[in-house]
Amino acid sequence: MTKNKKLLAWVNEMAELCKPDKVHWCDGSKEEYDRMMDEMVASGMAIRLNEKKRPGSYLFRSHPSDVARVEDRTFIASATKEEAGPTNNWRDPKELKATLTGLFNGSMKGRTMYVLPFVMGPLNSPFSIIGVELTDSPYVAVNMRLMTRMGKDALDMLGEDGDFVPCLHSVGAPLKPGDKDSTWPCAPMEDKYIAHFPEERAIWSYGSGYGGNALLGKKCLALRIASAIARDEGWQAEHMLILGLTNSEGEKTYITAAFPSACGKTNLAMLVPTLPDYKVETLGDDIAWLRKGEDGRIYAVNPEAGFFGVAPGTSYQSNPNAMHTIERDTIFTNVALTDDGDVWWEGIGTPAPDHLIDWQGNDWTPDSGKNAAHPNARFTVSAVQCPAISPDWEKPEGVPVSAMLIGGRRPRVVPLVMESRDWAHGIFLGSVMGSEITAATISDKIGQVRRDPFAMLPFIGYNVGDYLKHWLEVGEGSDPSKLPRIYHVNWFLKSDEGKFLWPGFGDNVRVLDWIVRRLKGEVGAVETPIGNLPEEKDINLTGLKDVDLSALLKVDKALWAEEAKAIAAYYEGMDRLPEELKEQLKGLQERLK
Ligand code: GTP
Ligand code: SPV
Ligand code: MN
Repeated sequence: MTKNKKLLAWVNEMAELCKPDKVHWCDGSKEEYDRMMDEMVASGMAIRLNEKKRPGSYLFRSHPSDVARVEDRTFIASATKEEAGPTNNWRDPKELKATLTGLFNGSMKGRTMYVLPFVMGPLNSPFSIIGVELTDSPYVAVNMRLMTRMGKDALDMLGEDGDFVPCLHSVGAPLKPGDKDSTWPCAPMEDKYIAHFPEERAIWSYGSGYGGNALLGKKCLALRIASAIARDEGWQAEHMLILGLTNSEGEKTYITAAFPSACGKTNLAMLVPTLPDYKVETLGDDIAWLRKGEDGRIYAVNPEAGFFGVAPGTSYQSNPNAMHTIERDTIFTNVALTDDGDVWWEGIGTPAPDHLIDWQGNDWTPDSGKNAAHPNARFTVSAVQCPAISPDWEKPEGVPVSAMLIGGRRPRVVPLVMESRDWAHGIFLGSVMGSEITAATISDKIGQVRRDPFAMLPFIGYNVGDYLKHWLEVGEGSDPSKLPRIYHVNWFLKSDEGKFLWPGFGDNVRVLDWIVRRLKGEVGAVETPIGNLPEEKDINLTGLKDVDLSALLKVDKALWAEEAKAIAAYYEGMDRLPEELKEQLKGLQERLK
């Protein structure tokens, strides 16, 4: 246990409020994990998969209403509404605390409160942040063991007088004596609160057991709270993957990429190149903490210890490294179960079996007419199981970044790749990035394009205008030759018939190849009004057939004039938008004339 007074006092206070039957301090050991899994299998919450097919692995099925992040129920309770800005749901911190105190009062009755000390970032790095999550969900506890450095090591790092981010979580379903528990307890939508108190650096999450709503080290701490800390301390917390790309000369280039949820970060991070000259190593698939090093370059660290990845679409064809990573010791949520105790999902690369149990626990056959796995079904797995994991992935100082990719799902308008003209132009492109909304969030607008600045729309813990200013400031006073260059990419252009124009996945290395040769000054670019595009001859298409590069690299001035109008309207709604970005928009409008 711990002698940390702040922690002991907080755990006591919260236990008095939530009134669990028991308090269990998690040590993070494998024995403890196995024991908790045994208990969940016994209670019916977890299904142990076939030990021969999927050793050490389990399946969970969520409540059908609790399948993804809930942006409408996510709150930033900064001191003022202006602090939270136009893109966040703001609540007065005192009022929200009072509401939540009411909800948490007795919320853990009949349950165990698990104390999960965890570290975001490598153990004992001065840049890492310690959190402690209190939760009544054993599912959260086992997931946090894979996703963070959780348990005794975190307590040791905290020491007697270390500080931590308090993260309170309850599924919001207290039990009365004699009540039969459900296999996925949670609260109704209107009672869910994913609440952040950036001034206090605290997180209170009520009513959901799923992913980013409940694994509080991830989106809540490592992005929303960390982004606010980072603004104050002069670094950045971003929704980015980190990869290392080695060419045939053995030169290594580190690249990050900010794509919105379910837009290809895990896939790019684990890419198996279709060009034989390249090799990719994985450092992170979702979050990067960025800091300027003494040499003036920007260094990236992955604060997580595991992957919480989208299952549908993951196959030995599309992402073999992910498939190898999840061959054992994996937690699956909302995938389908085969009759021989293994998992299946749409796009796994094998034909649908004649019979499955779908993600809701019902019989399923190929003519059921619905998905067997939920589109946001996920796997949780420790990063070290990834065959492509980089030897540098836990370096406390991180790796120096040469290029940053941004982009999302844009079926039209935005070309396959464009290079920003300079840092400020790159920030402009990031600020207006758009993407189709995906199943990673609960929404009635799935498929519609929305602006998602740097893929951080749901994750900025403060005012978006200040966030963009912070990005611009990173460039000010920096030697431009040391800053990463910013590239906008779009793997998701579609033909009029609705088919993807670009093969994507392993073939995305062909775009990385252009970027790396650009960084080395080996290839030129075509200056267009929207940015610098490749010459068609410089994209290596060896071995590919029927790729319409001219469609992929087209700049349609009329469409872009409309886009510029839409950007202007979007900017209108931003109260603290930096002047420099308005200038950038004017520049685009001028160049389009
Ligand atoms: P989060 O974990 O939600 O942050 O998602 P992510 O950005 O890591 O997305 P991920 O790599 O899991 O991909 C999401 C979906 O997009 C999967 O179904 C993939 O198969 C699909 N996808 C990924 N890369 C590509 C690509 O290059 N082309 C196409 N067409 N689909 C892709
Ligand atoms: C995302 O939605 O960006 C995810 C999944 O990475 S979740 O952890 O649910 O936020
Ligand atoms: Mn994500």
